[in-house]
Amino acid sequence: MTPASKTAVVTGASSGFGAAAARALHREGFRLILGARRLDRLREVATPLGAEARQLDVTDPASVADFCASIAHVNLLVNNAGGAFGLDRIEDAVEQRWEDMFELNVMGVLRMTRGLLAKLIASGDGHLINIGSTAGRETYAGGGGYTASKHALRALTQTLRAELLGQPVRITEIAPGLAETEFSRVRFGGDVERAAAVYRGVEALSAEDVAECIAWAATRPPHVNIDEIVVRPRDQASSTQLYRRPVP
Ligand code: NDP
Ligand code: 8X3
Repeated sequence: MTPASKTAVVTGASSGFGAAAARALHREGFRLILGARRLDRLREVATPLGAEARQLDVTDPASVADFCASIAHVNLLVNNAGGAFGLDRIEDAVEQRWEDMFELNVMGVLRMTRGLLAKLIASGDGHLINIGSTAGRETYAGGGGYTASKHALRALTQTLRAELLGQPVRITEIAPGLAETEFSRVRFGGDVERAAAVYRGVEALSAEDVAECIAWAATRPPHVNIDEIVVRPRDQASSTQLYRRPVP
């Protein structure tokens, strides 16, 4: 089956990696169904691509159920919706933020996967791409809730790899390092200055860099499963080792 006859669902397609992935998959010929909460932003991405934009809150079981029920056919699910809330040390952890991160990054992915798995299998050539993070492999001070949720996402992905053995469904985790999107603005509750400081002096990944990884994994032949891709900026050796150029 060529991408031209395939349908991809991308969650969190209203900004960042999800929006860039939608554009990259469109270039590869996929038909697209895009989901996110901000329908206005989603439509700005979807309209030029001739894609369908549908409201989706992955933390709301009813929203996920409606979204999944409205999809007749799907080959590729990109579980991209996610994010971090705060940078609190464990001693100061705000329980609600941890719960929100687990709802979004773990339960949201679980719900979407469960909701579309039967249709991915029925397609005869399905693929799940989960957007993890280097934070699913490493930890850093203040990252506890986010790193724990992305470690859980990695465990969920590897479990599915075993459970799907023998089924016509591939599964991939893409684990990016520092990338400049709306991620830090969301993490710091809209504090634009604090978000900008995260990327100051670093040549971070762009959303398009990550989207190319997604599109590449999605366009390998059906018998080729890319298990995981870890992609970081050259300026980042690990979550805690960053090279920053002096900024005037
Ligand atoms: P953005 O904040 O730019 O994008 C996040 C997307 O998720 C938005 O489209 C947002 O749309 C959507 N989203 C958030 N909450 C929900 C929800 N409850 N239901 C549906 N959609 C939701 O960040 P990124 O593009 O950077 O993040 C995308 C993924 O990449 C996340 O999983 C993140 O953890 C991961 N990641 C990011 C890295 C980075 O450095 N930027 C590095 C590694 C991984 P809306 O608000 O309209 O719902
Ligand atoms: C985002 C990367 O290092 O900010 O997943 O946690 S990091």
